[in-house]
Amino acid sequence: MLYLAALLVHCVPLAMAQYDICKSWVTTDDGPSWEFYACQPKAMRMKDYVTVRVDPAGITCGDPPERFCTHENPYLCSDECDASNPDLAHPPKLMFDSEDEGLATYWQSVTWRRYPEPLLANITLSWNKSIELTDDIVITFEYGRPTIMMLEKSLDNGRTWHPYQYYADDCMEAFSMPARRVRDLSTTSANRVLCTEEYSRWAGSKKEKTVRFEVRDRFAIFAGPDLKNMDNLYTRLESAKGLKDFFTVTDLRMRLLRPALGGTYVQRENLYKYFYAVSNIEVTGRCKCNLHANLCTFKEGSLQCECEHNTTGQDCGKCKKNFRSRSWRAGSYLPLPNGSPNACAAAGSAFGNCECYGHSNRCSYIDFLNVVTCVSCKHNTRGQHCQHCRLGFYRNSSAELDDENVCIECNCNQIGSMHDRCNETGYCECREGATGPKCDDCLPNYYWRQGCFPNVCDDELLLCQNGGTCYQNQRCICPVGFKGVLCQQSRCEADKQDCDGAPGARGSPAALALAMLALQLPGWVDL
Ligand SMILES: *[C@@H]1O[C@H](CO)[C@@H](O)[C@H](O)[C@H]1NC(C)=O
Ligand SMILES: *[C@@H]1O[C@H](CO)[C@@H](O)[C@H](O)[C@H]1NC(C)=O
Ligand SMILES: *[C@@H]1O[C@H](CO)[C@@H](O)[C@H](O)[C@H]1NC(C)=O
Ligand SMILES: *[C@@H]1O[C@H](CO)[C@@H](O)[C@H](O)[C@H]1NC(C)=O
Ligand SMILES: *[C@@H]1O[C@H](CO)[C@@H](O)[C@H](O)[C@H]1NC(C)=O
Ligand SMILES: [Ca+2]
Repeated sequence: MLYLAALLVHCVPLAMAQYDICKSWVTTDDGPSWEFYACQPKAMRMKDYVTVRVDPAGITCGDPPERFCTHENPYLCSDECDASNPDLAHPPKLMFDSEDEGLATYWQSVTWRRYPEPLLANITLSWNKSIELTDDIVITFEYGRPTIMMLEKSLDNGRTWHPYQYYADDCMEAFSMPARRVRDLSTTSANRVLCTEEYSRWAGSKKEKTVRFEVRDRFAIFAGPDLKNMDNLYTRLESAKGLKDFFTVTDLRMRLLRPALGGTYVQRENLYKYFYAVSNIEVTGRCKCNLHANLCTFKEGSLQCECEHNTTGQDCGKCKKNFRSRSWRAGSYLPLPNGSPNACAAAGSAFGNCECYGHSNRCSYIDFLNVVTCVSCKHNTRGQHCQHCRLGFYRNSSAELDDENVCIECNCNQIGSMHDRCNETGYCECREGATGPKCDDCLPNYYWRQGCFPNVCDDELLLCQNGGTCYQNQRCICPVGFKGVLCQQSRCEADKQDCDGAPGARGSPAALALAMLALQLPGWVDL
């Protein structure tokens, strides 16, 4: 019997261990050689590699020491939390320890003594690595589950967050969402974010302790109730848009929004029985290695894929140096059962001798030139080997030739420059009067107005005369009696009639005012 049990234990991992080898040494008609397969690391207990953060500051109980009660025994408030006493402290790390049988160790929050102000806490788990969930997330609450909480996830190490699942005893009231169950989802809605009431209702604090994010139930939509048909799941993960990403996270956040109430109302006279206590957070998953690694190791505080197929990076997300003759691709679960490795290829190995620096997957032979050339260079490159930048782009000197960012747009100012090409340092060729790397500035003695124009007047060389003032370097505003570009010309000298209209009054203030009226003001600005 014991022997049989051991056998069974041995068989289960084997049956699950699809895609567990990256390559094998095989003998073919052409002799022995390596054969490559899509591969992924084994699922692990991810709580062993997590960094946790609990917010806001001061939410953990025990500083200062505090008494609390339980819902079972609300008037016997003899329990105490004291951060300075190891036996009575409840720090966050107790959510991730291994517990001796029967003895729960847990993080605990302060009590809801500030009611009716909400009792809010965030528990943020970070891996600094993309993780693919393979089993349910299970959060264990001692002394009752929250009546409202939310699970969020990040895919970019905590820069942006997205709702993952809502939990409430009344979804409509808490989140204005209808209550749904993951079990009722269909193949087209397997990655829907929903609100569930299954884990928030009061059932006695000792009975129902767990809150789940149901990964298995979602997998079962494709793989059947016992996950027997994993092939179907893998096919779907490969073909259904967004499905793989739905199960991928770098961070998780539990937003605890209202604690267990133990009844319908909050009893204001005894707020010491309301608090959060989490004894365990189980997260099962595997490192995301883009099907290019079957090992993931914990090095220098971070998980890291041991990349095969000549890939590199934390997630095997790019090709190794000198293996970039075609663009990087993730491995694929398809075709079943071994998938496609989509390995990176050494320069020269893939298409005769045509290196494309990873900017093209295709080469073509041009008969009359007798050359092989890359086709459809991407990333704004061009040339036989995609080694040049397209017109209107210049070479990024800090990027290698096989970098996706190797070509930078010139971005020449359309009006200020001759054309949209630039030199190797990104300088555009400017029209007369324009300057600056992008030709969006004017040289001294030029002003900008849909291009650069020479100053008509300024404060140095082109001075307005006879009391005229310079308007934005574009023109002199002349006093009455003067005209010309620089107001250099007296109206009398130019036109006898101007003077005859006001004889003998030249220069006096009264005469100026009269002249203004006579000219009906527009004459004041005279060019
Ligand atoms: C919890 O995190 C959310 C963002 O995900 C933030 O808006 C909220 O203020 C945080 N709450 C606390 C109590 O820190
Ligand atoms: C995250 O992982 C990367 C790559 O392994 C590492 O360089 C970086 O220092 C890590 N960051 C933190 C905050 O641990
Ligand atoms: C990776 O490159 C090595 C040579 O350094 C080669 O032997 C090996 O076959 C390559 N692997 C793949 C999957 O192409
Ligand atoms: C130049 O390349 C480096 C390295 O890839 C990249 O970090 C940088 O953003 C690029 N610069 C521009 C302007 O695109
Ligand atoms: C590009 O043009 C700028 C401005 O004319 C010049 O200073 C720079 O040296 C030029 N760079 C090259 C590589 O020719
Ligand atoms: Ca614990």
